[in-house]
Amino acid sequence: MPVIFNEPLSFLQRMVEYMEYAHLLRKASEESDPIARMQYVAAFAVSALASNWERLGKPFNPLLGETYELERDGYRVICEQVSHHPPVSAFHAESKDFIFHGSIHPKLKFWGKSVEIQPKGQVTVELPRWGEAYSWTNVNCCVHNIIVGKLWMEQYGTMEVVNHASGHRAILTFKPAGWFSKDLHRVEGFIIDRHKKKLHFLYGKWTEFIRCTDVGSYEEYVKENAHKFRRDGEKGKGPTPTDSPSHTPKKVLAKLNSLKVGPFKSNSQSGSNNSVDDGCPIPEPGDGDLPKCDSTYSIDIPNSSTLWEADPRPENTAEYYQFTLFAMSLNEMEDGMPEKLCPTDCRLRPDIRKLEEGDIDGAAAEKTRLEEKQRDARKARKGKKGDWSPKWFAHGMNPYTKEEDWLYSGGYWDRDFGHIPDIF
Ligand code: CLR
Repeated sequence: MPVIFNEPLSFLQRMVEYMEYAHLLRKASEESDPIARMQYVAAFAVSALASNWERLGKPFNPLLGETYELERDGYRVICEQVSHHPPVSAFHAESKDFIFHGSIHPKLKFWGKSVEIQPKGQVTVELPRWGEAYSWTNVNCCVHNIIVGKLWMEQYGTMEVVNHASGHRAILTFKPAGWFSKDLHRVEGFIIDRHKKKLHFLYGKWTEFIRCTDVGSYEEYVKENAHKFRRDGEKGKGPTPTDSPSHTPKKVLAKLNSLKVGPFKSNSQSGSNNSVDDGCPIPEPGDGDLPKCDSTYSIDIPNSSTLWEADPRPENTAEYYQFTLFAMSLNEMEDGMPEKLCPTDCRLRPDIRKLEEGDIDGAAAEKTRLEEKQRDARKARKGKKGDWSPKWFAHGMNPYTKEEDWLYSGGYWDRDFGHIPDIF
C-alpha cells in the first residue's frame, strides 16, 4: 500500500498509545476497595482506545525484531515485534504501582466498502500491591468507506474486564453507531460481582469520558426518563421505528427492532448485544456518509462520578495526522537517546522518519528497501537452525487467562545491545 496512507508511527508506537491515561492504573492501585479498583481499571481499558478517534492513517507494519521503548511519568514500557507472519506485537509496561502487558495480532478482514479489524490477543493489568490481575480483550473496530467517501471508524462489541482474584467483572458494550448514529461511540455496562449481582453502571463514550453511578440511581433514572428520551430521540431525526409504520417495509422494521433503538435498551446484562461480532455492523442508511449525529440523547445520571475524561486534541492536530499530544511525542529523539537506544528502536527507522519530515518519495523508497532487507534476512536464515527468536519476549501461557501470550523475559533495561542484529 502506498506510503501516503501511512502515518509516521509504527504499530508498536500505536500500541504504546494505550498508555496515554496510565495514571488511571496508579489511581486504581491507590484504592483499598476492589470495586473502586475495578472502576479505574475499566476506565483505563476504555481510555486506551480514545486516541483512535479520527485517526485513519495506517501505522507502519513493524519489522521482525523491531522494538520501541518509552519512559514516562513513573512507568517504562518495552515493545517488540515477535512474529511477522502472522504479525504479533508484544508489550510490557511496569511502574511501582502496576504491570501492564499483552500481545496483539490485528486481523484485518475486507468487506468491500469497509475493513474490520479484530485486535486478537489479550492484555493484562497486575496490581502487585493487591495481588490482583485483570485481563480483557479489545473490541473489534471497523473502518468504513475505504474505497469512496469519508473514512470513519467505530469500535463495537463486548469487552469483559475480569478481576481474576475477586471475580468482579466489568462487562462493557461498545455500541455500533446504529441508525442515525444515535449510539456513535457509546459505551455502557455494569460492574458485577462473582454472583453476577450488578454493583455499578458505567456509561460514556470511548472518545470522550466514562462515568459511573450506582445501580439504584441508574434504574430510577431510566424509569423516570423513558418518555422524555423517546421523544428526544425522534425529534427531527427522520423516520424512526414508531414513525409511519405503514411506510416502513417489514424487513426494515425487523432490523430496527433487532437494533433495539432507544436509550438503555441494549445494555450488556447478558454479556452480549446486538452487534455483529463476525462481520461489520449492518450497513446503516446512507452508509456512504460519515455519521452526522451522535447526540440524540445525552445521559447524565444523578450520583455519577467521572472516572475518565479525554484530553482535547492539540490545535494543530489536523495538520499532524489527527495525532494526540501524546502521539506527537512518540517519535521524538530526546537528549541522550541516540547513544542509549536499542538499534532496533522505531525512532531509528528511516522510512518513518522520512515521512515525518514530509519526504514522501524518500519514505517510500526506504520502506521498500527495509521490506526487501527483511525478506533477504529471512531467506538467509531459512534452513539454519535457530531461525529467529524474539530478544525480549518468550511465547508462553498467560497464567491468568490460560491462553497463549508473549511474556517479557526481562533484561531490556540493562541496555546491553551488543549483539542486536541490524534490521534497518
Ligand atoms: C484499534 C484498537 C485495537 C488495536 C488496533 C489494531 C489495528 C489498528 C486499530 C487499533 C486502529 C485502526 C488501524 C488498525 C490497523 C489499520 C487501521 C490503525 C489501533 C487503519 C485505520 C487502516 C487504514 C486502512 C486504509 C485502507 C485507509 O485495540
